[in-house]
Amino acid sequence: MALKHHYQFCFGPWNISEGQDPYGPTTRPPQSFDWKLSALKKMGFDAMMFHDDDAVPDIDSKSVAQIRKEAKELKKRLDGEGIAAEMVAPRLWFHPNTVDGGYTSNDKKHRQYAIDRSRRCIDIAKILGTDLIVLWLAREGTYIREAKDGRRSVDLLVEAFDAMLAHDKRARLAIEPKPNEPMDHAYIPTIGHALAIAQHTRDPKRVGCLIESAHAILAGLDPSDEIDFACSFDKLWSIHLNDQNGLKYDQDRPFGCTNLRSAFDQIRTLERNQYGKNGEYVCFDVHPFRTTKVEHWTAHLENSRRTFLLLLEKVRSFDEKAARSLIANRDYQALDQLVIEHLMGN
Ligand code: XLS
Ligand code: MG
Repeated sequence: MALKHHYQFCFGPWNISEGQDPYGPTTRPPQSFDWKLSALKKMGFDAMMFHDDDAVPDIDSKSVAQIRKEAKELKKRLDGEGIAAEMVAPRLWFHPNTVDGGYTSNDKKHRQYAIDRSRRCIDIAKILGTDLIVLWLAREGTYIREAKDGRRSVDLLVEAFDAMLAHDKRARLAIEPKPNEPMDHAYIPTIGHALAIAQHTRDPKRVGCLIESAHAILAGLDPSDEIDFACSFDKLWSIHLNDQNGLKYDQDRPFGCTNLRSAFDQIRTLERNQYGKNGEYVCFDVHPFRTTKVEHWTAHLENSRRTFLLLLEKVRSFDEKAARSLIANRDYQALDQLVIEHLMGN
């Protein structure tokens, strides 16, 4: 019998990617948005995540009225398919105006571009029926430390967040920290930084966070500790589950594929904090391996969800009573083995 659970799953169009990396071109032909939407539906996922220009392509060449019109058309299509929009994120790392960062660029005109574009993103989110704006602050940081004033950058980030909060009284900002890549150092590398800067904004209640497993690992942190930390402030508004093999380039591997035990711990922490009970989604920010053939193109998404559900069973069948008594006796050696054997099926 299928396991009863309350989790709702989603992914973004960029998670059906074509295989390009810095050293070589695509290995799969591009697919249309409609194809991706129908793949999502066929696989039985509940929602889709969007960048602003996933929702409205070529957004920079369009007027505010045109952007709204296209967002409304998309909303109709999503409604027709019974698919929700989980969030919208401004893509502030492609355009020439974001070469030195968006909100923290040293060029005032470019900072204004970033804020204006974020406002359009919020308009799109509102039309798509979500109040969640995800901020992955890709280029807000430096290649060399002397290029920007870190203290001023904090002020500029707060200024930008305040402008977004003022633009729509219902919008919530979920900051998605990542410590590096594309930058040498990013300004908001961890959940602690995200929640601290939230306190500086005009409405701290509407600034929370999103944890991506791989980003936490790249920061040398344990994703499940990051989850507990965010949840203890009621600020975990979304999660991007995936995996990462060591401190390398951002790999966005299928969830659980490198470290099953860490994946188990992440789900155990989500369960303990009742994540998802207020409508939050479990999102898989995963990519196919570059070698993936067209006919296997969406397997990483189905596999990530399958691994999640199999590990959920493992979490629910874990002998918590035995664990508690080992903890009481400070027998962490036996606790360690209890977890390992449980994961191995004993
Ligand atoms: C990239 C980010 C991106 C965000 C949304 O590393 O994870 O995919 O989740 O902008
Ligand atoms: Mg992500």
